[in-house]
Amino acid sequence: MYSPELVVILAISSSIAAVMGSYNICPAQPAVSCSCPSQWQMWHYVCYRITPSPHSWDDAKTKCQDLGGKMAAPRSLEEMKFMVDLARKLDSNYHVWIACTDKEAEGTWECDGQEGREPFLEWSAKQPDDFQDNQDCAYIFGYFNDKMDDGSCSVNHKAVCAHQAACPHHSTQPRRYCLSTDTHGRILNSTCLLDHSIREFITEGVVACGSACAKEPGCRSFNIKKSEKGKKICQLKNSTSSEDKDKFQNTDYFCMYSEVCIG
Ligand SMILES: [Ca+2]
Ligand SMILES: [Ca+2]
Repeated sequence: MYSPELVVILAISSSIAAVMGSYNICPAQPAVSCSCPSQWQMWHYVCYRITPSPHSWDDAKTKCQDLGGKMAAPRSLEEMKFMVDLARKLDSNYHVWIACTDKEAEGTWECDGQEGREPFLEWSAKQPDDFQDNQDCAYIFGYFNDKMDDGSCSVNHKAVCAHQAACPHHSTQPRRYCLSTDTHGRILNSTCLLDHSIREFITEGVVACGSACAKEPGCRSFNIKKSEKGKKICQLKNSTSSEDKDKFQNTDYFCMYSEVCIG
C-alpha cells in the first residue's frame, strides 16, 4: 500500500559505505533547519518553555495551550534534565508542573503522551506520598534534587510546556525512511539502535511504524524488532545511529533500524 506521507526507500551509497564500513545508513543528509518561536528552546526537534507565571495544575494545562503547546511530561532522564536546566535558569528553587497525574485512580500515575507504556517517573525519595490524601499532580522540584514530587493540584506552580519544532522540510516533503543495509544493499536485520526509546508498541510493519514516528514529537528513527512470540515491535527513538554510534549494535534477534533521511 502506498502512503503519500511516507516513502520507504533503501539507501545504497558506496561512498558512505566506504566511510562506515559494512554499514550504509542514508545518503548525506542536509541539516534539518527546524526552529522554535522566541521564548521557546529546542531539544531533539521539540520546543519547550516554562509558563511565565504560576497556576494550578489544570490552569497550567490551559496556559500551555494558550501559549501554543501542551503541558509536557519527560519521557526519559535526558529529556527531564533538559527541562530541569530550563527551569533552573529562571529560579534555582523552582517547582514546575508536568503532565502526570493520579487523579483517575489513586496511586496509578498517567502521563500525557505516554499511553500504552509504563510512564516515565523519577520520584524523589519517599515520594509520591499523597500527603493528606490530597496530592494527585506531579511536579519537578529543584529542592528535591531535581526529582519529582506529587503535590496538591490546586497549588500554583509554573509548568513545562512543549510543542513540535517547525521543520520546513518535514512539512513540504514526504518523510523518507532509510532502512540500514550492508554494502550489497541487503537490509541489515539484526542491527539496531539500543536505548533512546520514546515509546514502543506492536506494529504491522515499516510503514505503520514510520507513520507513528512522523507523528511523534522528537522521533528521529525507529527499530522494528521481533518479539519472542513473533510479534513485530515498533520502537520510536529520539536519536540516530550516527549520533550514538556505540549504541548501534548487532542484536541476536531480528531487528531492523530505519531513520529519517531528507532529500
Ligand atoms: Ca495521589
Ligand atoms: Ca508529595
